[in-house]
Amino acid sequence: MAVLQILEFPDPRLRKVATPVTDFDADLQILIDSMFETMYEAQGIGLAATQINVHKRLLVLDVSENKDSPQVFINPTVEIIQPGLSEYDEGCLSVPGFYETVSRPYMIRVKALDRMGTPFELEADGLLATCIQHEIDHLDGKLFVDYISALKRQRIRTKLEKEHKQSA
Ligand code: GNR
Ligand code: NI
Repeated sequence: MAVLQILEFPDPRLRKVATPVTDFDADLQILIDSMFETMYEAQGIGLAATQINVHKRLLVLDVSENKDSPQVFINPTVEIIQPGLSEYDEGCLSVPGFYETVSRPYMIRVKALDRMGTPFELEADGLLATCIQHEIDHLDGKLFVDYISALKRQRIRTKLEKEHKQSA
């Protein structure tokens, strides 16, 4: 297992659209374990493969209090099952240090494959629903900053670019 490097906005690789996972092989199991290690080490509640520069439709998350409920979603699809929206102050490991309020559908049904390739379904609301949608956005090359004003997004870009230059 390994802690992997997380790409940061405005890295253009975060804009790639991921392709479906087809092989449920040993390499995939190692990748999933490394994603969990990376997510827990960064103290995130979710991580999409895109964020570690792997452009496959795969995400991991753990929204539990005690960090003891790892969940894997492979080739996930989402249906909205209630019309309402909920607002969350979202953050992102790829946009470190910034939090902005985002509205998303409140109640969703997710269909996905588990790490062995077995299909499952679940209904999600609250933080879990928000996190799943945030991660699937990553797989489609989208970031939460795409939902805020262009002015705020530009400010975040400038600050992060400055930080990246200083640490380079
Ligand atoms: O750690 C994370 N926290 C978070 C908080 C509110 C809404 C979404 C998230 S996901 C984020 C981890 C991350 O960047 N996943 O892509
Ligand atoms: Ni994110």
